Amino acid sequence: MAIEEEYGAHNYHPIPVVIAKAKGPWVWDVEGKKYLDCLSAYSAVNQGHLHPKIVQALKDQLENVALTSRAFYNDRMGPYLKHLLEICGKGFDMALPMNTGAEAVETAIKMVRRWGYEIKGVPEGKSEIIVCANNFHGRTTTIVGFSTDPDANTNFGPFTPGFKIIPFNDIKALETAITNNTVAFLCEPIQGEAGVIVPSNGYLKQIREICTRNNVLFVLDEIQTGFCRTGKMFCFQHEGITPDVLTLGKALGGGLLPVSAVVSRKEIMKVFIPGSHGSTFGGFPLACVVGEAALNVLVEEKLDVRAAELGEMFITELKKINHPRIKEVRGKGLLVAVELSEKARPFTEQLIQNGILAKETHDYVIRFAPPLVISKEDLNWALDIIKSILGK
Ligand code: IF1
Repeated sequence: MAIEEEYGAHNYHPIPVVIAKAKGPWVWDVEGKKYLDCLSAYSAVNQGHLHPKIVQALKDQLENVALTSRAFYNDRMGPYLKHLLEICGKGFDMALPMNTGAEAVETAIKMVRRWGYEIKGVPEGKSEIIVCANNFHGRTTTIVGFSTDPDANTNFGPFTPGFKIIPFNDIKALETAITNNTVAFLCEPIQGEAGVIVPSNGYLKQIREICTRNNVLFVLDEIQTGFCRTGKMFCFQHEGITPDVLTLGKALGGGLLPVSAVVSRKEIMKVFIPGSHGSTFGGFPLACVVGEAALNVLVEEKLDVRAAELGEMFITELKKINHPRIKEVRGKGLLVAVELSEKARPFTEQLIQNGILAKETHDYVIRFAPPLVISKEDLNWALDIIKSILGK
């Protein structure tokens, strides 16, 4: 920890646990102490740490080719993207592979702006994108420019223009904010970093209707909620709607590599012509085989059903904790948060002492997002500890 403190920028203040090994939902520190991972690297480890099938896919590909750049074709990208689109379902027929979530969001921003100018007919340079207060979409300068969290954007300006901020879960505000120059509305289906803020039932459906009526693209950021985390393959499926653009990441990399993507329709994706966008590693062979294996594990192990069933039990049990400090238990599937009326840090420290790795967000909220492969027994073990700590 001291060496890292000396040589590493202090852009995080990590919890003092030094992880050295991991398997499934478990991690071990350098002294061999075992913890249940209830953060899952912010939902990037849905398939569990070092899932054997995903690891094997990566090992096998290392006998073939690792990196080609997209100056040439490689034999893995086409089949992988076809599979990704099958998983995303009807309404999507083209994808653009990137690496991190922020890159996928930046790619989506470029795509909807160019669509606005070249297809919708918005005057050059006048495009507007509507976003929500308390959003989290990544850490690049354009993205933090439309954050409402001063920790994320103080003294990083000047920022990219063309973004309007409205309250989350407020349909009237969306209708009012739309102008002839609005090209897109970008939001998370559940605001993760904001503290697992679940909008009213029907919110996504209403967004869909308003965006369709106004020829505004509905961009849904499922980087954290996607890939079975909320009890469906994608969170939008709880409302039976289809956004125009999806940004995906985290668990798409199976807990091994940064793998992200923008998924949409050909009529929108066609604004990208050769030379208009790219990245050195986007869609590289290792990412494609890991992405393919990551998707297979989600489907083969029915992790959506698992997250739905275990999440239902988890939330029900947490709501039984009868203590005045519990302000609210909220979430969907295994994306769960407990909001306290007092600072959360002392409780996360006790959880860690008892072998549960959890982290608070915004001082009063403890997020619980274990890998979706967690067994019912292990979740009940964790529940007993959580109840004893939060309920006494
Ligand atoms: C950090 C949490 C934060 C995301 C959504 C895009 C991205 C993220 C909905 C960008 C990334 C990570 C980033 C990490 C902490 C974590 C996080 F919500 F998951 F807890 F910060 F809000 N869209 N979320 O959640 O993806 O570029 O990181 O691959 O930056 O501290 P990325």
